[in-house]
Amino acid sequence: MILWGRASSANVQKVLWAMAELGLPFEHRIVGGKYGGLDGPDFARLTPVRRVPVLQDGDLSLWESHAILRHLARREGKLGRADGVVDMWMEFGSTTLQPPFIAVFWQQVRMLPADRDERVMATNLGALKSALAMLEAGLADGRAYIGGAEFSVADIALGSLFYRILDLFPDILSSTPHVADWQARIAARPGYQTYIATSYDELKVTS
Ligand SMILES: N[C@@H](CCC(=O)N[C@@H](CS)C(=O)NCC(=O)O)C(=O)O
Repeated sequence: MILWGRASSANVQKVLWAMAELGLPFEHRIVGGKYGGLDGPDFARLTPVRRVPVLQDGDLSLWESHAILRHLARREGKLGRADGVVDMWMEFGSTTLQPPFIAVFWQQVRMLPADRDERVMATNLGALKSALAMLEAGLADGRAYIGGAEFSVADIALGSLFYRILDLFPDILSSTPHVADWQARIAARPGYQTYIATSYDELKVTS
């Protein structure tokens, strides 16, 4: 398999973590961001959206990080049950948790202070906290992982955001103890340590 995408991308990090969980060998081609490579015809043949990650598995070329996670889980018969619970929480990640996180990350990291918008920041930080309260309610029955007793691609899809969330807002999980416990559990995994708990300095806009 060939994975296309810079390791500083949160969406690429999900796939890197899944590959580590599954112990799959792959070639990693670093494209996107400061590395470029998304505009050429070769990359366009892989994906119409010209974004990373892209996973080539034989003749199959897949984009959208959550579709890639599901593909890997199905392919290997691991990382999640074949029912709707895992899917449901992955959709929640795409629609409810990740958008406000991306917005606050851009405000805090990818924009100069002079360009930031306090109202955008406040609205999205509020939405992020609401999403965390929803996740807290989902984990309140004491389940170890998002889909239940088993670690799954839903833990990867959502969990991959938390290193950056906590780096920016260290106290944000103080009123969501189940989320805090779950985050500590997944953060102990080698794939998280290697691919998620990493510097995002290359994304910081400083001038
Ligand atoms: N919904 C897509 C989002 C893909 C996306 O927006 N990727 C970003 C990086 S996180 C990208 O390719 N940005 C352009 C670049 O890196 O140059 C997914 O989950 O894969």
